[in-house]
Amino acid sequence: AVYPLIATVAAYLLGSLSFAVIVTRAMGMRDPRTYGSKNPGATNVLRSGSKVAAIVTLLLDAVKGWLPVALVAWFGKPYGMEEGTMALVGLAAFLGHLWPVFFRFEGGKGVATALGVLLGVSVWLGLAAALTWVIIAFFFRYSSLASLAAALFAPMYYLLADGAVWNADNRIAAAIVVMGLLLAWRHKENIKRLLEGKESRLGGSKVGKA
Ligand code: NKO
Repeated sequence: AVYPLIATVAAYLLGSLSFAVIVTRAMGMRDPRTYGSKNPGATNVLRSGSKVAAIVTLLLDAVKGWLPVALVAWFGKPYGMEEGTMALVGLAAFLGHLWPVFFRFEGGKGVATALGVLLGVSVWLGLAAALTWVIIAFFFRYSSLASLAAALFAPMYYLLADGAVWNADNRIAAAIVVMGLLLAWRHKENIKRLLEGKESRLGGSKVGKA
């Protein structure tokens, strides 16, 4: 059982690549941990005013969640790796994003990386969660609220479609629930601001502007 262990450590290291920091550094921009919500994530990079940097951050943070899960799903079987290992590597990449070994264990909130993990489990599951995010973000204009709603609905989608769209695996279901709980916990400051009516809206003021 050495392959699942190696895969899990590799996924954690991949998840530890904080692309909000890496992408902004490569583009000669300010470190997102110094402005806005101080979060190294796509939403806060967007507050810099650079849509390109935000989209690249979102894509790469999602890829690092998707890749380990997809690789295990595609090539794991001959090495004794199936759904249990998919759950493990997905969770490891997510934990790497929250507590990155390369960035003093100070990471992000895990939204884009969780989306990648869901896409690795099933494209439909990922699309359903992403659509939930888009709908809430469109109507309420809060990225954090949209992320919290998607995290709440994702496990429900996974379990409700069991038997119809896919055969749900308990370990994958558990990984989705754990990611959702940690994601919500990482949004505690956002929740406080939402309740106080102080949360910043998408498309609102940029860093440096009034
Ligand atoms: O800076 O604290 P902030 O306002 O930036 O940021 C709050 C925000 C942090 O997250 C991000 C990533 C933004 C991603 C946007 C597109 C996402 C589509 C999401 C599907 C979510 C799946 C969650 C599954 C959980 C199990 O929240």
